[in-house]
Amino acid sequence: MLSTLDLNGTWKVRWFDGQHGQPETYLGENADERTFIPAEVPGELHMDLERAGLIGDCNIGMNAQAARWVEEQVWLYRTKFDAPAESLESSAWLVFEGLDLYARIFLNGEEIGSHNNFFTPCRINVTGKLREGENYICVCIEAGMLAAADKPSAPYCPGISDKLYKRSWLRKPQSSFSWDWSPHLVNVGIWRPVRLEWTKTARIDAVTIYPDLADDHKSAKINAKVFVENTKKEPVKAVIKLKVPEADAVIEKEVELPSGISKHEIFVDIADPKLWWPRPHGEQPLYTVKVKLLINGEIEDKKTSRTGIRSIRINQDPHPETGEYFILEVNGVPIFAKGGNWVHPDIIFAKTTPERYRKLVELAVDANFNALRIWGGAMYTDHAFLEACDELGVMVWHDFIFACAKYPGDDGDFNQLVRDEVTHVVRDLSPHPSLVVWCGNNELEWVYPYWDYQKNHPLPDHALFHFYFPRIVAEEDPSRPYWPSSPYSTNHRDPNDRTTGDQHPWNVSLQGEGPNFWHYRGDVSRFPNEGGVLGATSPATLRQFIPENEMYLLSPTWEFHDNACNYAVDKLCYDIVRHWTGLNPDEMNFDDYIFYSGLLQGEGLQEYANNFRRRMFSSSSAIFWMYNDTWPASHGWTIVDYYLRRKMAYHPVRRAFQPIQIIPAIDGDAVRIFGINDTLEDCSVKARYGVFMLAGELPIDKEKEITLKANSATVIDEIKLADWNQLGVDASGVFGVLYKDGAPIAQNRLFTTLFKDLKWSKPNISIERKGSKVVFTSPTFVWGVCLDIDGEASISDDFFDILPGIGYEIDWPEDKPVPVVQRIGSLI
Ligand code: BMA
Repeated sequence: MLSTLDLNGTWKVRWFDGQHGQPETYLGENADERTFIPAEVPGELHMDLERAGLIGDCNIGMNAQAARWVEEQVWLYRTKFDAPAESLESSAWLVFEGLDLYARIFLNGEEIGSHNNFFTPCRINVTGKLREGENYICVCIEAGMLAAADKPSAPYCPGISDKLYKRSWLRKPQSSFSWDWSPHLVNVGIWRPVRLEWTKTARIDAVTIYPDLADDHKSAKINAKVFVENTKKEPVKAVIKLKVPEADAVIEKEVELPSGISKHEIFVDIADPKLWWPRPHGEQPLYTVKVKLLINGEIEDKKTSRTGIRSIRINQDPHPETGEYFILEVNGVPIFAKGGNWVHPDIIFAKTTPERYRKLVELAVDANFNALRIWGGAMYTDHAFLEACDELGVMVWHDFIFACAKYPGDDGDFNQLVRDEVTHVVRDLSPHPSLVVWCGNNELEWVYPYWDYQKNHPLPDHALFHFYFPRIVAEEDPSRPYWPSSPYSTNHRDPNDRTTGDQHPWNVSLQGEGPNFWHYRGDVSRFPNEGGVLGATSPATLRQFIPENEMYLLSPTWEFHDNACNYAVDKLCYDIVRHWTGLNPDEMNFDDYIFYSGLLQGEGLQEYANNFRRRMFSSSSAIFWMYNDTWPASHGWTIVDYYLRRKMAYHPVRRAFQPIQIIPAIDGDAVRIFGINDTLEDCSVKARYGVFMLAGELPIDKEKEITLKANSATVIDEIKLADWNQLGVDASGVFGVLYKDGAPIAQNRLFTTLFKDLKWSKPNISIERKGSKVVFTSPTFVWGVCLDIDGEASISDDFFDILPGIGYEIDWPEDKPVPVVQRIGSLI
C-alpha cells in the first residue's frame, strides 16, 4: 500500500552570490549551518526573508524594488528526516509538488535529480538510496535567471527587460517579470508540499475524470482514466474500483498492470443524473468519485475527487448578419457569461490560502459573476479555487500559461517540457465541472501580425497551439472544448475580428478611443473576453501601502504601484477624469481625484456590461479586464483590490450584472429599453421608463406591465431620439426602472452628453427608513451617491444614482442607524 511521510515544515536556507562561498561546500552531512536562516516549506524565499527581518513586505512602498537581489542568488535548502524502516525495503520517491524554478536535488550528499518547471510536480525515484535512520536532503535552487542566461532573447520576448530575463524560456508565472498591473518580483523557492512516498508494488499516478451526458439528459457516464505505475519488473494483476456514492454506482475492472506506467479506462453509468449548472441557471450538484487500486484484495492506493455532470459546447453557428456566433452552451442551454479576468491574487505565488481563493470567488458571485477567465500569464489555478467555482456555479475559461510573447516551441527540450506540462494540468484539473474551456494562450495569435517585434519573424510556437495542445486535450479529456488563443477568429480573419470567435475590445482605453468608453456602445463583439477601464484603488488601501508623506499623485510610491498603461497611453487615467468631468487632476485635491477616478471606472464598466448584455446572444459574454489585483495598485483595472476591499466600481458592476436588468441603449433612431432576464424562468415585471430632466421633471414617463422572457433580452419599448433631443440632451437623460410585486428591482439611465457638459441642479437628498430598507430621494437627479468610499463596510449597495422624484431603495438592517452620504458625483 502507498504510504507517505510529510517533509513540510521549517527547513534551513542560505544564499550564494558567487562570492561568499559556493553551494557545493554545504552539501555535506555536517555542513556549517550557522549562516542559514529558517525557511518554511512549502513557501517562498521573500516570505522567509521578510520573517527574518532581511527585507520588507513587498506590497508596501518601494520594498519590491529593494528586494530584487533575491532573484539573483543561488539558494541552498537543507533538511533532515528519519526514513521509516518500511520505506527502505520498498519502491520510494521524493515528491516535490512545486519547485520554483531550476532545482538540483541531493539526498545524503548525492545528486538524485533536477527539475525546471514551476507548474509540474517533481518525482524522483529514491529506491535503494535511503539509509536507515537519519537522511538529509539539499535542494539547490535559483529563480531561472541563471539557467536562461545563455538563451537568446530574440525573437521570442518583446520587452526591453526581456533581454535580461528571457521569460519565454522559463516555465513559471510570466507576470512576475512585471506586467502593467504587477511589479517585477521573481519568486524562488520550494512552493508546494514535499513528501516521501513508498509502496511495495504499485501506485496511482494520475486520474482523469470527465462526464459524458446523453443527449436526452436521462443518463450519463462518469469516465475515469486511471494511470497506474507498477514498480515490479513483471506484470501484476489488479482490480480498479470506481465508486460514486451519491448515485449508488460502483464498478470494478480486473486489469493487468504491465511494468511501468499504464493507462486503464473505466466508467460508471449514472441514471437520471442531476446536472451541474452555472448560476443563475440552476443548481450545482456534485458527485464524489472514489478510485481504488486493489492488489490481492488489498487496497494498494486510492484517490478521491468531486465532479459534476454537464455537457459543454461552443455554439459557432453562422450569425444571421455576418460571421458566427460564439456561445457557451451548458447542457444544451445558451449561457451569457458575465465576469472578469482572474490574475493570481498575490505577487508571491505560494502565499494564497484556500480561504483567500474562496473569499475571492464569493465576492465575484456577490457581484453576479457566473464566469471568470484565468488569464494565461500567471499560473494554472489551484484546486481550492476550482472547488469554490464548482460549488458556486462559476464557469472558468482557462488559458494555458503563455502570454504576450513568442515561445521557443522550436527548441526540442522546451517543446517536450510544455507538452508534458499541458498533459499534467489537463489530467489534474479534469474533475472540476466549472472548468469549461481550455484555451491555448493569451494574445499570441493577435500579436503575430501587429506587434512590432513579431513582424517578419517565423512562428516558433504555432505548432504548440494548433497541433500539439488540441491533440493532448482531445486525447486526455474529450469533454472540454479547446480554443487556440484569446482572442482568436476562424477562417484566417483578424484574430480580434468582432464577428467571429472571442475578442479583446481594447479600442477603448488602449487603442485609439482612449478614455471614451461610450465607444463600447456600438461594439458587436461575439464573445468579449477582455477590455476594461482603469480607476483608482480604495483610499483605505492607498493609505495602507503609500507612506503618509507620499499621498499625492505621481509620488514615488504612487508611481511605482501605478498601472503601466497609464504610461503606455500617456496619462490615460488622468485623461479619463479630465475628459468626463472637465476637472484638472493637477489642480484637484487627492481625495476628489480618487473619488472621480473610481466613479468613472464604474461608469465605463457598466457601459461594457450594458452594451453586450442587451445584444444577448448575438454577443454572449461581458467578461472584462480584470477582476482582482495581484498587489496593492494605485490605479488598476479591477473591482476588488489586493486587500479584498470592494473598489468604487464594485457595486456598479454588481448591478450591471444582476440577473434581471433594464438597459436603455441607442439603436438606430431611438433609445430602446431592453429588459434582460438571465434566469430560466419568465419574469413578470412593471417597467417605468422615459426621460428625466436633471432639474427634476419627468417629461416622458411611461409604464408597462411586461413578461421578460427567460434567458433573453426583450425590447420593452422605445423612445425616439428626436423626442428626447427636443427636451435638450444636455439637461436630461433616459431612465428605466423595473418593479416586481411593487418593489424596485433594477434601475438604469443613459446620457449622450458628457458629465462635464450636463446642466446639473443642486441635489436635496432625504433618507427615510422603510422597514429593513432605506430610501433615498431627491427632487433633482443625483449622480454617484457614495456611502463608503473605502469599500470596507458590509453594505448591499453603493455608488448609485437617484432619479428625480423616484426613490432608490437599498437593504439596511433595522438596528443600524440610517446611512450618511459621504460624497456625490454631481458636478455642482
Ligand atoms: C491585455 C491582457 C494583459 C494586459 C491587459 C492590459 O493585453 O491580456 O496582458 O494586462 O491587456 O494591458
